[in-house]
Amino acid sequence: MSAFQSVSGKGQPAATEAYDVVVVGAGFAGMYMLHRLRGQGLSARVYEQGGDVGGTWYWNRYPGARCDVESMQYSYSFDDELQQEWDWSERYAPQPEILKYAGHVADRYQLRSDIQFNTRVDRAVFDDNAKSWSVATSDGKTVTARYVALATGCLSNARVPDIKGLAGFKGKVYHTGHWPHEPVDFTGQRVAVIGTGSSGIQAVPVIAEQASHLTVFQRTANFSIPARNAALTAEEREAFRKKYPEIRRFAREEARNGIYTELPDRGALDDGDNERRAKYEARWNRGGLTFMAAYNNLALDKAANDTAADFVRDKIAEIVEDPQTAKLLQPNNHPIGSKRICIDTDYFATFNRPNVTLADIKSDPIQEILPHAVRTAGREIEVDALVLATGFDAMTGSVAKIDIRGRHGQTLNQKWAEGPRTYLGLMSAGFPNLFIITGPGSPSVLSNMIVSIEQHVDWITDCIAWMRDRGLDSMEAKQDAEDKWVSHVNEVAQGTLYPQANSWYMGANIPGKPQIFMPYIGGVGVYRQICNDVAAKGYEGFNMEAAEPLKRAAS
Ligand code: N01
Repeated sequence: MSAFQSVSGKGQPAATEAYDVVVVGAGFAGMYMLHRLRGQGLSARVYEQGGDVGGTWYWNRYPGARCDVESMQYSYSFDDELQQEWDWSERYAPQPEILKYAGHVADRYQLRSDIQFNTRVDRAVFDDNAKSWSVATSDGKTVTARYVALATGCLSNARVPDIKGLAGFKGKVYHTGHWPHEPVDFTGQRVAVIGTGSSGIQAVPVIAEQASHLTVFQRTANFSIPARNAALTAEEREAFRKKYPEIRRFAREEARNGIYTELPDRGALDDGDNERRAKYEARWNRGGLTFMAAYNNLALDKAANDTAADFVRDKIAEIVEDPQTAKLLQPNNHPIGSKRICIDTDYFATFNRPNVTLADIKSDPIQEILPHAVRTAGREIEVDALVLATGFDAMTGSVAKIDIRGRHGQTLNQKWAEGPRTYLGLMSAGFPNLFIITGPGSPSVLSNMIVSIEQHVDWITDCIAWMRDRGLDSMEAKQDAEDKWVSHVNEVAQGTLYPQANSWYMGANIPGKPQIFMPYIGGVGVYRQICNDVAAKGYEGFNMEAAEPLKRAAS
């Protein structure tokens, strides 16, 4: 009997508290992971810090929060019945609806019985003899597991900036990534929003409708494309559903970013001015992320990129009535798309409202927060509430909070001190049987996350089953395979315009964080093929071995 088989299976929590797999996080990755593991007859325990499933959609409840990938595509594809039965109400579903969908999935597959909520994983230590992980949780318990899967999310570690005086502010302070569960009403209040990334840009128009006055503190202007959100009709849903086999296949195999759309076959400089402008206009009117797919070289060629950036800057100047405000809102320090492009509903037009002011904190930085005001070098702006839309310690932040110790006691934080290092974004050498779902080194945040989550979960669970069938219990990325992959990830990124921006993709938003481009930009379809080829070659680049039978803890 293989060591693997000695662990009690069939999805039941073993009395011994030894599991085949511990999964960290019950967002879309953790939920699907649990479902697939059960399907393989493996026992799994999921630990989730939040009070329910949903991950990023559980925490990000700020006004205006909604998906920026169309919901008919930002949804699971693994079960046709599920995708046929769920009715999305809008082109881009609002956060409460996405959370409801997550809850529906949890109910449909009865996932909650194997998820322990309100529990953090604090520590995971690899035992080289037993080839298993010892996992300590915030409820004071320790369990063992052959494998650990980190489904911790890429944008789950909200970042509160270190601004002098923040703790002494007398009004309410909110972070978009950690929004209260009870409704927040800004009616009659003077509100400050600090930060103009995707979260700030979504929240500002909604808060502006309530607040007596809203001041938006902008350090860096951002490119944003209108969402053109609208209710989905029954006919539109039906048309989508009929096309699902092709849409899902395309998203997985051919798309660069896991989104079904036309692939451009021309570069921006191949068209004349009028033709190009007409194309951008059509994309602008259609709305959404596919604006950047107008041409095939917008992420590669600065001159081509400039044409798209100029188009959006012109649009901002057309929409915003006050020329000085318009100028401040026009991004000019990074190529369009090199920071995650934002998708908005009436963001720029919101600055035409009499109750909204833009504060340029690039030229006049915030000096401190006073009990009732934000003080810049030049002035004091009285406010009743502060909204921090200041982002996340992305991709590595939530992993870094767990004390993960691999072979010879090395911690993952030590190993990643100069930046994350993985083979295929799936594993890191020195940390056997530790899988990372949509980790650095994989397409991850550059893609439709659910497409990438499903691909990783399928690959990992197939791999675990493959090992079980061969009596193997331990798997580790080889150092040379990892080194080559890290070089490849960097090389591909350097061939694009992405490294030219101080983005969270680069870790540039966190003081002291090493700056390397974290996700793999080679494309979702290409990456899937690489992963499939690795598996077909018997998991090339990984060491696999058999262990002594995993002893049941405290049997
Ligand atoms: O965070 P961000 P986000 N003082 O890091 C500013 C996804 N998402 O939460 O650029 C003043 O993009 C910072 O300024 P600067 C999406 O992938 C998706 O908005 O560093 N300002 C910036 O303006 C997205 O990219 C959706 O100069 C400070 C802002 O805060 C990712 O999450 C919705 C500051 C942070 O922007 C992160 O978006 C929302 C300081 N000390 C989010 N520190 C969808 O639509 C930071 N800033 C699905």
